[in-house]
Amino acid sequence: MIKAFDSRRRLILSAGGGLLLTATLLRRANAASEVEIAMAGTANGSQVWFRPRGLLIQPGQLVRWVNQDAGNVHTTTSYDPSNKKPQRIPDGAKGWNSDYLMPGQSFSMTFTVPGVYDYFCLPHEHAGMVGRLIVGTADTAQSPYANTDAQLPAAALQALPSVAEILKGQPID
Ligand SMILES: [Cu+2]
Repeated sequence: MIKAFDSRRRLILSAGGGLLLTATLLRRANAASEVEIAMAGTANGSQVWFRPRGLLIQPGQLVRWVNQDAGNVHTTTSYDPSNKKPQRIPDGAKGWNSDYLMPGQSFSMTFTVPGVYDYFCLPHEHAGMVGRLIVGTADTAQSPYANTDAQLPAAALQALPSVAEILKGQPID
């Protein structure tokens, strides 16, 4: 009698453990399909940045930009003609513009077309607030957009991590 009770109790416990494990795995899967990029800056606004500013993701992943800067508004805006800029996103990819994000606000976008995506912050492009995403892979370790480099502010061009660096896989702050 006691034995039967014990085995049923173990059964219930193990079922509970299984559910917990399933929930944990699902949470991990969701976390893996989403990545976050912070918009941040110094308290006096003299320096602003995306962190990480260089990031490798997989097709189908969602990127969420979050304005974590208590003292500034920011945007995430793709370099492409829809934003009156030279095209520095893959052919066939959709450009984006978050518009102004107040502190605490965020903007999300799912990336499916592989390639290199350059983007900037509208009010801070000249301060070098830019970022580069690589979705999946890139054809070359060289910049695929070298032909439009001259159209970018010097600080922006300088702040873009190289394709080769991003392809190593570690986020670049
Ligand atoms: Cu900004």
